[in-house]
Amino acid sequence: MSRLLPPGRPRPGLVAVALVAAVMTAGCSSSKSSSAASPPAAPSTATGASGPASASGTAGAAGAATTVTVTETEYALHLSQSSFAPGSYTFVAKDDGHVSHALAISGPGVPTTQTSTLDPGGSANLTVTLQKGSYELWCPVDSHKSLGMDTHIQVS
Ligand SMILES: [Cu+2]
Repeated sequence: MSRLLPPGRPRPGLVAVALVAAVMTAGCSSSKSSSAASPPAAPSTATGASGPASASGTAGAAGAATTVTVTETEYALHLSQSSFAPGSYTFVAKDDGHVSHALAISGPGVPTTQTSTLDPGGSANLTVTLQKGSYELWCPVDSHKSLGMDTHIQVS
């Protein structure tokens, strides 16, 4: 309670509220006279309004990662889906075998990324953004890859 705002400085909160009010007012009035009155005001208000909107849109997309379960056994990988479109994916590696496994992925825009080593029964997530192209998934533990824990997926 000892600190007070300097009297000379405008408070950011009030400025933001005023801007929002102005945008909302502009939106209401311009909806009636659709195109004639809006040209001078539209560019600046549109820019101000699109900032927060696109930010929340990005957050929504990140939260919408598709979950793909990768079941690991000796010595194979089984994916819960086989066709992929570009987007964000969370690969959930599950060690359903009797020895330790892990999951690695590599491909366009994704330098080799891997989970920690899993004990039997363990699981770990790997979230990546897939582009069009071919990606390889494999188990980087010992020689499991050459024993068969290796697969390719096509993103299109
Ligand atoms: Cu393995």
